[in-house]
Amino acid sequence: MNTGIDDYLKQAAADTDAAMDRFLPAADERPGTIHAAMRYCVFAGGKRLRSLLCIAAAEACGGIREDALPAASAVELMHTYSLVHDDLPCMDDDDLRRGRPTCHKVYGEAMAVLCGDAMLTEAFLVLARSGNAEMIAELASTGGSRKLIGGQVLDLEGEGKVLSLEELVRIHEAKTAALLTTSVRLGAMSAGANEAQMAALTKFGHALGLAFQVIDDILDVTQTTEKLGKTAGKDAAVAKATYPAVMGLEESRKEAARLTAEALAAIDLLGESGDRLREIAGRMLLREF
Ligand code: GRG
Repeated sequence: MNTGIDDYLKQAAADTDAAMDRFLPAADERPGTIHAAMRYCVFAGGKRLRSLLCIAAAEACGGIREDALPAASAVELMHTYSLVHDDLPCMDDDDLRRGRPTCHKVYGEAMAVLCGDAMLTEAFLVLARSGNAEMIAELASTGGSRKLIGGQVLDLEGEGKVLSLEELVRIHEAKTAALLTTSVRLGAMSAGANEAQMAALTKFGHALGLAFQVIDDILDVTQTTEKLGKTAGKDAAVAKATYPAVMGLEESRKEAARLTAEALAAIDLLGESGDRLREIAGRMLLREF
């Protein structure tokens, strides 16, 4: 495809949204409350970074978008579930997400728990229907207690403590970096990628995932709530361990650039076919979506 990057990203996000619209139960399917809640959370204007990475990785490995859409939808559903549960009063206790009141603020806590559970289950249903056991195992290993859930546990147990850089990195390797890595790996799997491509994309996802988190931590300090669509300054307000808190703002900026360069170097072997992934990484560093 030879379109400019803006059109490419817009189209890939629209294709993912259309696929999720097909996969998810209709808002009026009974029981309507849960299906309306799921759609409220999924179609709330997220950047769709994980699905874009999934699609761009598939295309970089010679695959076609249609084959990557179940995986692109599955990673967005798992991501959205993690946000809904992370926002709950018993976790991070947030009122605002994607510029709107959080799921539990609109539908109540019990419904938000169920909504997250339903989106997570739906993610596996979508992948199961596309018929690849290896991809289902990939998503399950990322969603489980060794990665996302385990990272959340470390995060909760680290609350109120001063964490070392190593401890901070361990949390984000398990959370943000794990889901971004799985996004590119699932895209690659949908394209039947070879071992060298898979190894390169795994390194890319890991470094890019950490870079994304460093940038997210920086933006929490430097941006407004309006711009972020979630409460700005929250990390400092609750004395959360973040990259700026651990290494300072300027060093965090350098670290984000260093990790992005590491990600780019990892996919050298993809040649020109990796250009979309490079453009996404470049935009992420500047947060232009
Ligand atoms: C199961 C509760 C639970 C947690 C699992 C992944 C995770 C662990 C929690 C997610 C919560 C969280 C805030 C993670 C940090 C990663 C991050 C900055 C997410 C926001 O991602 P964006 O900016 O969101 O891509 P949009 O709204 O654009 O999709």
